[in-house]
Amino acid sequence: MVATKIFGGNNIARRSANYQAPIWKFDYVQSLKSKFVGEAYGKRVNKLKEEVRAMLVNVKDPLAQLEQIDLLQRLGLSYHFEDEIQSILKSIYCNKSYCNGGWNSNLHATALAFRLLRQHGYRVPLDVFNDFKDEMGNFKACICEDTNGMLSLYEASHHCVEGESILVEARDLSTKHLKEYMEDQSASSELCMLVKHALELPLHWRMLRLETRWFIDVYESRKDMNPILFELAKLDFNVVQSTHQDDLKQASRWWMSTGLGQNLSFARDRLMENFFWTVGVIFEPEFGYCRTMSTKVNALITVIDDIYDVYGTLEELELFTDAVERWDMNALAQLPDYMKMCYLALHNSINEMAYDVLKEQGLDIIKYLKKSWADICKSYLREARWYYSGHKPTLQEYIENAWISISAPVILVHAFFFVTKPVTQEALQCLEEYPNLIRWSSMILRLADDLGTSSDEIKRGDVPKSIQCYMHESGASEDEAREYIKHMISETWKKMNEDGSIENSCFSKTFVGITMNLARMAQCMYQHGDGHGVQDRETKDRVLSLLIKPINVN
Ligand code: LA6
Ligand code: MN
Ligand code: MN
Ligand code: MN
Repeated sequence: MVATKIFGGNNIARRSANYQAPIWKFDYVQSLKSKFVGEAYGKRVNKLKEEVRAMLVNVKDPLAQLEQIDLLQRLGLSYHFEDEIQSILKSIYCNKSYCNGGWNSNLHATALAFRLLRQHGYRVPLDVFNDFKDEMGNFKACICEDTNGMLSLYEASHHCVEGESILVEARDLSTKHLKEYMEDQSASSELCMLVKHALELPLHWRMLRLETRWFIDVYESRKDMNPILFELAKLDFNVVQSTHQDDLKQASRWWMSTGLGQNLSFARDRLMENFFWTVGVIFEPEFGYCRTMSTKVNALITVIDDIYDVYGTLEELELFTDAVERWDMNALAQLPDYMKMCYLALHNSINEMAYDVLKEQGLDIIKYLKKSWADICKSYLREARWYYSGHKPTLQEYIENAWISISAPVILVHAFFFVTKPVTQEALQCLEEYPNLIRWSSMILRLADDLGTSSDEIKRGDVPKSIQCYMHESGASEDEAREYIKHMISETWKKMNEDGSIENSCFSKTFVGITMNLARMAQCMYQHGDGHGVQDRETKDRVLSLLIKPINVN
């Protein structure tokens, strides 16, 4: 085996991250088998879908319509009813029933309308909230008595763009109120549970499928639970899960075939986690190709990142970077054996993806793909040079490099080609410059990753990450620096909200969704620490409930 050659034969002192062996073994993954595949379940799902569709068109009251849409979204079912939802929202927007006191100062209704309309690209003006303000322009104290309204206001406030100070006020006020409310409660009512969940992370920042899985359980115990919706939500979840298992099995066979997991034992072997990211990025069943291919991209990134951060010597890293920039098989000869495997796996896998697009669309995309890899490797190399020279970058200098070294541009450029058919020249031009949407998504991934991983990274030896850069330049404590980085994440979401609204974008709704979902997935993965590298805590439970265990349907 190559491993003996790699680890024997030289006495170079290398760092180690002591990553655990994977807990999800190949044979186990290949043995996954869902019973929710056959025609019987498909038929039942279709029948229930028709019933729900009929229900949806029968609701006439605007507030009831909005609540229905919210429910479908939270149960993970809205992707089946996009046309119906669009037409309802359009009529609500055009009738303006959500503003000018149309809802008798119902805070919940106004905030819900605001959130859903903004989420679907409507430029709802801020004056819908005028009813809830006094002559001085401050929110009236009495609205705090309505906790449900406050919760809706809190969720709505996360759809703000830069400069909307009213929404920042709304967020601060509702957060403060909801925290106080939690302190008073024994935390057993449904409202308490919803508030606690919302305070952990707002809906707009949450990974969709995990939210669905969580909410299906909440919905079960509601007094007004609709059994048709409930059954559809459970069945659909299980059917979608079974398609995810197929994608996972395919990706896992590829991973096995590369041999990287067995041979590069210094690197994270995290196929399951790499796949889990892709479910966060795009869950709808028809995007299996995107999930399988993106898993390959993630696995390659994870290994190459460890080569740069942990195992490689500076000299080797210079060679690897040069080889990737050249994208030329002649460069293979210059690399040490362990890098040869990785380089060839990278080459073969990425060229094959480009081949798929060439075959299907007659379009040569290799220059876009290889540029994204050259860019990430150059950014990795810069960090390695900083590390070896002891350079302490300013936060800004760090960020200018780190939004690339976090790998989101690579992930998103590839994902763009996996979901875009046909690729237009206009979109290609947008893509080439790393448009803002890609930048914001990358920033959030980077900052969330730093919050979750930098403590361990610094211990084993790494460049200062955003938290340390900020501490260094401002003299802040670690806690203060963490708060500052969280604030940067919030600010970046505002920019993302602006650039993600469809009218501003030359990209499809699907791709815009992917960029936002990557940011959401980052906040999920690093919510409790390093969920990507450390597999046996929250990530394991999440993988089990999302990808392995079906919901009980009797
Ligand atoms: C995070 O590791 C890592 F490997 C990534 C590449 C993050 C995104 C992951 C996907 C989807 P680490 P670094 C593959 O915290 O070195 O080591 O940039 O990244 O901080
Ligand atoms: Mn790393
Ligand atoms: Mn790195
Ligand atoms: Mn990190």
